[in-house]
Amino acid sequence: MEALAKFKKELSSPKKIFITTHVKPDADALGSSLGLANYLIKKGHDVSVVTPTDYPYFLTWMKGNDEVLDFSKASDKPLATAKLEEAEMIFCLDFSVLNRVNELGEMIRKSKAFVVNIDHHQDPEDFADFRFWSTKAAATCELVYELIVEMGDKSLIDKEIAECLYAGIMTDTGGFRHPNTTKNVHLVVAELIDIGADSAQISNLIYDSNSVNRLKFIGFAITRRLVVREDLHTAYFVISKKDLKKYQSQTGDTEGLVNYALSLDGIKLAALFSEREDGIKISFRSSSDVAVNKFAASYFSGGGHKNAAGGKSTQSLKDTVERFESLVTQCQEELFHSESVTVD
Ligand SMILES: [Mn+2]
Repeated sequence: MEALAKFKKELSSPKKIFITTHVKPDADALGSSLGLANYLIKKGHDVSVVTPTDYPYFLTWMKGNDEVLDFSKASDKPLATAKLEEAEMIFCLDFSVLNRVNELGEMIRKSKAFVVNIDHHQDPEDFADFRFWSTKAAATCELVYELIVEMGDKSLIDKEIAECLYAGIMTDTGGFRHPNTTKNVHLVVAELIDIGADSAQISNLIYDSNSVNRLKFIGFAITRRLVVREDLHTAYFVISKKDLKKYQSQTGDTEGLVNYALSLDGIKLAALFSEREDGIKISFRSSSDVAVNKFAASYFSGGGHKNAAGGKSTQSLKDTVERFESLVTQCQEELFHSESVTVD
């Protein structure tokens, strides 16, 4: 309670505020950042939102998008750096370890500003002065909603803020299908709809805005790049740099692809390996009875949630996939039959 009181006191006078979120922001990352930014602006603060990298085109409809600075863009970097240096408060949203924001991480660590961490990932690093954190929350957007209510400011949530928050909750629950879709999720979302979030319109903006190239890429990946190992309850995609180039892949184009592998009958573990400029990026998904975050953390320098995690590898694409297959073979007992994996 003491930390919350201190946090409230910090916000009781106008502040210069810097909000950031993890690399390659998804709807929860950007929605929580912009939902919070729009609220803090209404409270009279001077707010900047800076992302460590670019993000998918299907998120650019959110209010405040045009003012977002991309730290990886040479033209935005000087202003973003100045905003961080002058900030009195820094909000870190939808990530719990500072290496999730690249170069910004060390700058935040060194900053004298009051640092706030709002997040729902496992094992948070101790870098914040105030942490509003719960792994029970399905999305950081759910926590931002709760924090605004906690501040006694529910009446300040308008249609645009509700839309940002709705988007993050919708996508982090896989369209209200994942095991994290709790009663509270439905209650929060009901409030957001009441305030004016249009559920059909938001799902249309996010899920039904494919380019022809993206749809063809998904078709290609399912036809040519899907490996199914029924004996291991596992299916995965292997996407090379060449594949991404051929389909003129944009940021966000591989998002959701891994779910097709998990949708197969009998498959409990799904992965997507994609070859990027800086190494192999890995997404893991699992059915509700399989914990994939520990596996990602132990073997692929990653982590995340029980049923959705990420990782990376500096080996070649081929070697990474071979290593993955042999690890799944070795860890079968632990992954698919253990009773002790029910961490949330
Ligand atoms: Mn999230």
